[in-house]
Parts: sequence; C-alpha cells; structure tokens
Amino acid sequence: MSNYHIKHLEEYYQVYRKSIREPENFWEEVAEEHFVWRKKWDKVMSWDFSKPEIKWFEGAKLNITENCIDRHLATRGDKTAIIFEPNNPDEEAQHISYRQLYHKVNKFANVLKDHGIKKGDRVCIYVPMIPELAISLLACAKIGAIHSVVFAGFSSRALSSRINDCDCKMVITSDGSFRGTKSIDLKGIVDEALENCDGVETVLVVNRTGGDVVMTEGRDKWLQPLLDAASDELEAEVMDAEDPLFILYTSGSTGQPKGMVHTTAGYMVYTAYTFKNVFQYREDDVYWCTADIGWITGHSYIVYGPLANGATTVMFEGVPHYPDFGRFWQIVEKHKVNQFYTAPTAIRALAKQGAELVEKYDLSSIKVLGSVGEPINEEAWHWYNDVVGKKKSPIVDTWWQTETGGIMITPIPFVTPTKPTYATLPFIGIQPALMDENGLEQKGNQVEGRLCIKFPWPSIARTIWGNHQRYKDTYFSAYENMYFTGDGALRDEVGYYRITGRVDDVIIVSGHNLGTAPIEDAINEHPAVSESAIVGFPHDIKGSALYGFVTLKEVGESRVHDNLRKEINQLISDRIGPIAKLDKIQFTEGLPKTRSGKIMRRILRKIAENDTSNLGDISTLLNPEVVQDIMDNSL
Ligand code: 6R9
Repeated sequence: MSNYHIKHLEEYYQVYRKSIREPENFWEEVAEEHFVWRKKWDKVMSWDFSKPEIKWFEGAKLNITENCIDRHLATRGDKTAIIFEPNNPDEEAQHISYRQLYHKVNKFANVLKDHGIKKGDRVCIYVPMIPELAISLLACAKIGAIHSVVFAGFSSRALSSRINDCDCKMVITSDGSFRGTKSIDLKGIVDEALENCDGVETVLVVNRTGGDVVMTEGRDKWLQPLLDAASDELEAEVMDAEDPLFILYTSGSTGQPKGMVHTTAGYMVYTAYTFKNVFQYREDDVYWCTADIGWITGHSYIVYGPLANGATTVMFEGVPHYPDFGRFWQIVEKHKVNQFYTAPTAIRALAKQGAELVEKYDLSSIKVLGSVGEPINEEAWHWYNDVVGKKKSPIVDTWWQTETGGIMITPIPFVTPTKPTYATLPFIGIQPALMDENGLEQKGNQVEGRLCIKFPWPSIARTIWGNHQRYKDTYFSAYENMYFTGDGALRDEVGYYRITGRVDDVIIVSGHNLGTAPIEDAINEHPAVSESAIVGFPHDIKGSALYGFVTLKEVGESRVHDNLRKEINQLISDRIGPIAKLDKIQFTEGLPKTRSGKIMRRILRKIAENDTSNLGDISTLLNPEVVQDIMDNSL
C-alpha cells in the first residue's frame, strides 16, 4: 500500500525516508494505486542532469483527462467539479458537475479537432477566469494538443512573442474580461498580437462581456455555436507518459521568456499527490485557490491536481477588492470553502483594510490556509493566522516554481508544526541542498546558501521549448548534478527551510515573476533613453516594487522628466503589461559599472532600499563617482 494520504509527523518522516531511499518503488506504488493507465510503464524513471534528460513512467500510456474526469463519473458524476464565481456578486455562481464537465470537454475537444488541431499541435489560450478557460486546457489534453496559456493581463506584444515562440496554430480567447468595475477588450489585444503571428489559422472567441469585437473572416469564430453543434462524446487520444502536456512561459534573465515544457504522467502524479496532502483534501471539501490559471499555480492547483482527486475547485473571475475588500471572505462563506490558497500580496492588501471586513463573514468552514508566490513576511503571516484562520487553521507556506510543476517545500497541515515565514520541510520525494558560492554543499543545520535540488521528482519541467541548451545553462550548469532554483534559502536548527528570495535577476512583484531584462529592453526602446537598470525595493503590499535608474541621451528638465516617466511606464505596459510598471524612476547621469561593463545592480539595490551604510568596495568600479550622485538624488 502506498501512503497516499499522510496523517501524522511520524508517518511523514517514514514516507519521506522511503521516497528518498527507494524513489522508484515509492512513486511506482503511488502511480499504480491512484491513477488509471491505458498501459503501465516499462521503467519508473531515468535521469541524467548533465544532459539534462529526465523521464518518468517511460513506456506508459494514458490520457490525463481520463484521470481528471472520466474515472470519476461512476462515483462522482453528479458531484460538483468546478464552482464558477463571477466577477459580479449579483450574477449567479455556476456549479459544473463531473458529468457536465465531461460533456463540455468533449464538445470543446471536438471543435478543436474540427479545426484541424491534432496531437502535438500548440494552442494558445488567452482567456480570463471563466469556466471555458479550465475546459479549454482539458480539451487540449483530451486530444493531445499542447496548451500554452498566456495570462490574460499580458500585453499584445507579450502575447505575440509567446504565440510565435511555440508556433501556435490556434488562439482561444474571449471578447473581453470583467475585472472589478472594468471590462477589458481582450479580442482587440489578440487582433493586435496577430498582426505579427502568421502561423495562427483560427481564433475561437468565447462570448463573455458582449463588447464590440471585429471578427476577421475565415479566421475568427464564435465558440458557442460550434459547441452547440459538436458531439459530446469523444475517445481520448492515447498519450505517452513523456508527451508534452503544456508549455507555460516564465521570465528569465534575457528578454526572451522561457517556455517551460511539462509532460504528462509525472506531472499528473505529482500534482495530484501534493494536492491531496498539502491541503489534506477530503471527499466533500470545497477548495479554492485564488490564483489565475494563467500561472502555474492555477494549472497545478486549480485544474489538474484538484480534478485528479475528484475535488470541488472554485474558479473566481474577479478581484479581491470588488465590490469591496470583503469579497474573498464573502465567497468563502457563500461556498463554505474548506481550503483557501492565496498569495502574500493579496494577504497584505486585505490586512491593510483591517479585521472588520473579515469578521463580517462566517469563515468557520476554513480548515487549511495556503500561501504561495513569494516569501510571506512575519506580519502578514500572523494576520493570516490570527484574523483569517482564528489560530486554528494551519498555514501551508508552499515554495515551488513554474519549473517544478508542483509544491516542493511545505508544511503538511495538522502534521508539520508551522513556523512563521518558514516553508518548513521538503515534500515527499524532494531532496534540497544548500550550496555556497564555491559549489560546496552546506551540510547540517543552521546554514544558508543557494537552493538546489539533488534528485528529480516526477513533475520537473523537461526542457525549454525550442531551446534545450538554455534549459541546461539556466538550471543545471551552476552546480554539477543539481537543479538550481535561482532562490536563496536557509535551514534552521531543526532543519526547517526559509526561502530568502531570488539570487538572480528576477524580481517578484505582487507574486509575479518579472525578469529585469525584458523591462529594461522596453525602457531602452524610448528614443530619449540611453540606458537603464531595474532593481526591486520593499513595498508594503506588493512585497517588492520596481525602481528604475535611467540615463538619458540628453539631460532634460524636471518638467520633461515627468512626461518621460509616463511615457516609459506606457511603453512597459504595452510591451509587457501593467504589472511591470515602475513605481520609481530616477534619471541619472550614469550607472555604476564594473570594468568589464556590467551594471552593478547590487549597489543600485542598496540605494533603492535606502540602505547605503555599507555599499561595499566601490573603488573597483569603472565610474565610482556616479554612485554619490545617484545617492544624492535618490527617490
Ligand atoms: C508557484 C510559483 C517561482 C518563484 C520562486 C520563489 C518565489 C514561490 C514561494 C516563493 C518564498 C514561497 N516563491 N513561492 N518564495 N516562499 N512560498 O510562484 O511559481 O511564478 O514560477 O515563481 O516564486 O522565488 O523561485 P513561479
């Protein structure tokens, strides 16, 4: 018997040890007992981090939708799979049962097929948080098409570069999206993006807002009539364990986003197993993750993980502050949410509003609280624990990444004693290592270093779409035989991990990973700009906000500068999206550089953080004189 559901600490240690000593036996048992396969594997796993090549359940045949939907029909056909809570609280929520989901996915998949989409084709999904979003992922998976979801808050530029990077043949979108009091013209953004995407043959458009749209003859089609006409039965495509399931882009240290490729069987097994344990999900629970499906958290813990367990998962279309800051709590009360999973940035924003809005609602259904996306600060942790959880619902601070597919370091609620700001212990099967700059592993407790993982787990991304070399360089070259996460961490006296933040050029703003390079590229496109450097600085709500140091081709007056600031932020909005806008822009005469010409961000970071007492040795800089000038004029 595999230990699918861990219930106490001893059991955790025992299962953890087994998963490390005999990983193949351990994962084989889990895969065997808790999933349906068309054919079982020939080999549980093989790996070589030097290539890197990682395979799980090689030779197995399956379709993930048979695990997420079909197999539940016999016992859970009428059970609600998805609760859709609309942006507007006066619009009725939808309850989609497993049986309805089955038919909806079949219809959608038939429409995809009718439009020439086959196994292995890439389909771009640019849809807001409405049921069609989840259904479109599953419809792709049903026919073996590879979905590439692009968060529907990204700009047309960001969208077109992602469509082209993986040659999508089709885009699925909606006329628009509702976000609080706003409605956003998504179809217009898609039209703009497609001016630069020759490979897209079809655009399927969901009718959500009823806004005006232009439909391009022969390319654009309303989805609903096609669904109405489609059959609700369809045989699933039989997939290999290592066939790609999806691509999801994440920021990196160059302007080009990285299309992380996740494959089928390992991803399914790991997301399902983590979901069950990290949220201690029980049959009749209602689970709600507030993330957008446009991020990995939504893929793994709104769609695949919960559905593989036959869970009821809530999808919320709106925002935390509409109609007021009590909206999340009102939804918890309304749907009797048992597990609530959100991001520190949301917690901070809600905490700022005080406790009254929380106390207005009955939150007694909550059993487990989750946090993801960035380190949770002490104050936010306590507010979450005391005000929302009433000190009785454990907080699972879950550390993981787009690249890891599933949760890696986390408490198991009611099992692992929690500690504020600590992600605590590695999950089953995960072998972390802390490395120093010289490549030495920091063994024992009370050490700090760069967080690496020594051994593959089933849901690790297998490559970067179209660029395996970059995959190797980014994750497997810093330390031999290790996956390097890009995060720093410490291990305390009892072996608990605390994630200290990124050690590379990624800044996390409101839980969104932003690479500095693409933002700088956008700024540098401004004709008046000569050079720029972006760093993060602490922000009450966003965690980190962006501070830009910009040098101009010609020095202007302050009045000109105000306009320039607006124009620069507009450029960033257009190129990347409003989430990447700068909070502060300082115009400077120069940027501190090393003799080899690298911008010394370390110094800029200190200035932005207002911590200039020890800037370190700046005498080796090419231009040490600019540092004082930047400090004197800092914002
Ligand atoms: C799931 C997700 C990954 C980066 C990661 C780290 C940060 C995520 C965290 C956390 C501290 C946590 N991060 N969870 N830092 N504590 N509980 O967020 O994926 O968008 O790829 O971001 O987010 O820096 O490396 P992704």
